[in-house]
Amino acid sequence: MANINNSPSKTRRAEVAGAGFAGLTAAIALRQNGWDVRLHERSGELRAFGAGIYLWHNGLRVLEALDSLNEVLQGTHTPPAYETWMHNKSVSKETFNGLPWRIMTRSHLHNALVARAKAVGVDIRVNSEAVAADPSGQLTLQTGEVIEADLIVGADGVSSKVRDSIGFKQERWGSKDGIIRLIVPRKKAELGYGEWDNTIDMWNHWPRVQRILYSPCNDEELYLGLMAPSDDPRGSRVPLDLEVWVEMFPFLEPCLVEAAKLQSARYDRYETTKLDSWTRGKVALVGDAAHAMCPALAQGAGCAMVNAFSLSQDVEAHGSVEDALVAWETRIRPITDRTQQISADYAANRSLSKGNMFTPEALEAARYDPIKGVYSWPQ
Ligand code: FAD
Ligand code: 5PR
Repeated sequence: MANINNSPSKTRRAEVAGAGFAGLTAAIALRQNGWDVRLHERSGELRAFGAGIYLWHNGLRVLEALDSLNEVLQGTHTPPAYETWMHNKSVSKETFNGLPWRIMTRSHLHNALVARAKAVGVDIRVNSEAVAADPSGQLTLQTGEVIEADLIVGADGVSSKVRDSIGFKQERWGSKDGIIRLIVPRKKAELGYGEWDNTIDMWNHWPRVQRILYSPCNDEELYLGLMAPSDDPRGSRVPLDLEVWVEMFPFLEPCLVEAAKLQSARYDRYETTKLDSWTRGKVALVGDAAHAMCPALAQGAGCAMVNAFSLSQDVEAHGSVEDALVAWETRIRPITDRTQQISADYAANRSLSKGNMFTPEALEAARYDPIKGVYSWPQ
């Protein structure tokens, strides 16, 4: 029988501010569910900032749902173990009972998500800065253009204008430590004897607090995180003060020499943001805009991606977008809150230096499977 209902079913439209890992995930997931999606990126080009990133089971499952997992797995690495050293002695080697995890460069992950966004037909606008949003479903751009949509996603990072234009109640604080993050050549053949395919979290509390998180991304690229207190002028200096780092980590000299050449190196302190709510009307905040966290558990992007993907599930499951957003926050936020709290405690107390700190509680976010909405990989 011919379809006698001639009213066109209206395609729902989402406007997403920010093409980081959170915004790209939200845009792809919504588009895959049939939404019209426009993604606004303030910068003139689509590129990832920063160096390397860890993804765990939760983030990898999101990539599976976005049909990007196989591409991301190519040219990335799962170390045989996550090793912790204290004063150059190994104190633990963790393998997480088989829980999947992966290290990669940020540009690798970002490129894969951008390619997928384009492939599914997300309308990406660069040089398009969002300056404000209205809970009734409006996004205002820097050009003065005001766009109406069924859903506005604020994924515009830690200094979110979407968030601040609406006025959520927030707590923000910085930590005493910070980190220089770089990608350098592996130089494996020059490092001498050692298990250099492992992640090695090398801590020193004495004579100065200096730590290197050594994270191989693939055969060629190594992610180095060089941590020092922000009140240590030499440890926090960029470009790198080669002498203080080689003195403490002489066995990494070939890599550190390369690191010291990088003029663009930045020292960043950790930031935490906590909001009274992640949603207002038709506006949802995801990623660092909603819940910037300390990196100790390497879950900032993982939680961002899970939350963005879960949002796309919940707007399908509820009658109105407003109801869906409230249900989404109630359902998914507790995992992020607990992870943010443990990450903050670990960062404040430098707890990872003790080794064996990836307890079942610490791995809660990592064990979550956002596709099924259950915890996998019991620890
Ligand atoms: P962002 O990456 O900040 O993206 C925001 C995007 O929005 C950018 O492209 C920006 O240009 C754009 N933008 C900004 N303002 C506007 C605007 N007004 N209009 C339009 N566009 C705008 N997480 C992990 O999961 N694993 C890790 O191993 C890990 N390591 C970390 C290490 C360190 C030292 C730190 C500090 C964080 C780490 N994180 C890690 C956390 C992770 O980097 C962040 O949580 C994640 O990148 C946040 O993604 P996002 O998309 O919310 O924000
Ligand atoms: N884990 C990861 C990381 O990048 C950092 C930390 C822990 C993957 C910092 O860069 O504890 O600071 C940390």
